[in-house]
Amino acid sequence: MDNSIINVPAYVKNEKAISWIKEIVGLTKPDKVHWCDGSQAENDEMYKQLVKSGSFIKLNESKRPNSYLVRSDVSDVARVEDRTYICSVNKSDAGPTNNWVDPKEMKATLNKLFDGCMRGRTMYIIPFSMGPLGSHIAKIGIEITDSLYVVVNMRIMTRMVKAVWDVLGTGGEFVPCVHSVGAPLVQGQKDVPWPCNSQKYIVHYPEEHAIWSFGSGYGGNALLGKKCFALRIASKMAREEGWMAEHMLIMGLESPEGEKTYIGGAFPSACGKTNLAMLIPPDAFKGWKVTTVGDDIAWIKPGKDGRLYAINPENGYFGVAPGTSEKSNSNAMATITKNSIFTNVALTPDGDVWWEGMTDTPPAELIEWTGKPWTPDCGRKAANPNGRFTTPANQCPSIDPEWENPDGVPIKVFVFGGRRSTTMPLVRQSNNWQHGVYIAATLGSETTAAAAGKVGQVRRDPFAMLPFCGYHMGDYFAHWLEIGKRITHQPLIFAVNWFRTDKDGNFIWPGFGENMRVLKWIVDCANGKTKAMDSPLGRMPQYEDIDWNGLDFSKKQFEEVMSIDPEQWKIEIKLHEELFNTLQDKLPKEISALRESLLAKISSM
Ligand code: O2Y
Ligand code: MN
Repeated sequence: MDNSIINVPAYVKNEKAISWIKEIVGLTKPDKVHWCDGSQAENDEMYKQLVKSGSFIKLNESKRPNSYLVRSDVSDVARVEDRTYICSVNKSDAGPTNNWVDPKEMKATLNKLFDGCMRGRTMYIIPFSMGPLGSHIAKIGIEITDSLYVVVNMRIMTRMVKAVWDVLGTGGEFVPCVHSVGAPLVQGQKDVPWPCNSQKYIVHYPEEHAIWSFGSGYGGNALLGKKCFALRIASKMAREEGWMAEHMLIMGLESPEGEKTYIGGAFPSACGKTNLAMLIPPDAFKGWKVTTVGDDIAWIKPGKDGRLYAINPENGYFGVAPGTSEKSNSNAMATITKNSIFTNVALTPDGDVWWEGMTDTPPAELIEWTGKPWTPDCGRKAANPNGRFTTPANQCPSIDPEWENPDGVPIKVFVFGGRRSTTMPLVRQSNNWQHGVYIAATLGSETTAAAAGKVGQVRRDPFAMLPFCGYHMGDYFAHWLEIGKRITHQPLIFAVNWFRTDKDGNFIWPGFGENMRVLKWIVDCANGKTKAMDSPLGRMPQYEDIDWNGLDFSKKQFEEVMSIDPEQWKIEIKLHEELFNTLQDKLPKEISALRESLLAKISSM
């Protein structure tokens, strides 16, 4: 191995990291090695290089300062769940909801693919912290990549700074993340704007806490701090260490009297999670404030006082662009006004970006996401439905003052919700922690055009963690039950559904900012300020318990959006049983018992 290109900086003192990096250099055989320091100067130089190579387009500096547009290869536009593997030593530890290959076999496959995969390219070494640097809840990762797109995105999405090496010291632990686009350049071969490989592998070794990703440069496949580390590997670490890594937004609701309540919210993809995390209360809610701690992932740890405390391990948002507008999320629109990267959206003639839903009237002409001219009548989408913005969290107008508190924020409430046109009422409170775990375990959501599967089909997505749990889902349910036993101040658990439709297929609930009315009832419950009525599904508000000030929503509409149809519920409970059957002996007994008790209640309606 040619060690002369490695050139370990003097501030890197972690022998385990150094020998691992040497090993990966030896395997992947890059032309150069660059140790990222996260500085502004380094970042400016990287953007210059990305523009010069034709990978990035600099947007109009006066319209969108320090911002760039990137077009991926058309074959590399989303996470690839069918190529994502949890390679635990025993298959039964990965469970039926994950793809599994024996780690020895996977290593043999990957060793062949990674052998020489960085030839002709520069290897970048990214030190990063998930969570505020030095926080007792934060963890460190090192991503090795041959993609400059990954480096500049990781600088927004994580704390990618030289000081990570100081926190790591000589013997600190880190999650090793190896990434390659899988496109070596041989003998002066010209590069393409978005190198990638038709073979893709997103691989997790849960026992080693290690991640290997090959072939894709996109989002969750390549920015390994996000779904791979902060959810799949972290969920495994959390189980080992007695905390929780969740696919949750974290938001704060502050009453006019200054009472602050933090909520953790889990919603499957395409349920408007980022919009909810940045909600602006309706005018009638004068004095109420909504603040954002995180929009996607929460790391939650029991505190010495018996409460749960949460941090957002991320430093930025990787949000879906299409549908984001002043109307749906003006805080997100304000966040992305500068220092942002836009992937797979359209370019306007004056050097700005556009996507479906951004404005009511589309521009007369654009360059669409694949680089072709576009007009409103051309019959094609201007932006890819999974087009994204990468933007710094601290630019969000609703950012919570405590969002970087190393001790986290105290969680009083968990909210779970899916996209369900029938069956699920607008809101209900679980009877207790165990019942809340049952509700979250049976979460389902209807697939949209952007998601896999038949449109409108309910996909079971327990805790919104189906694609992100790094171990057996039955063990995960047991872990939640166990955490509930360990804490003295259990957050209340609620289920919401903004997507119920009437007989004509129209949404009954007006959505967007009006969700505040439901959230207010929820935090009032958590703070002992309102009441709830028992029902077969848990505890529910009556019409009078919700603040309708400024909204014309009749008691009849409320009854429709809250209604429980026993026949639909019998089908629903059957589907719960189908999910539970797949988990077999790892399904906690409490959960089966709750299914039986629910069936009895529904049958007696
Ligand atoms: O397609 C991707 O790589 C991104 S998926 C994603 C990104 C940000 C937040 N959540 C998700 C998700 O799929 O849950
Ligand atoms: Mn997500």
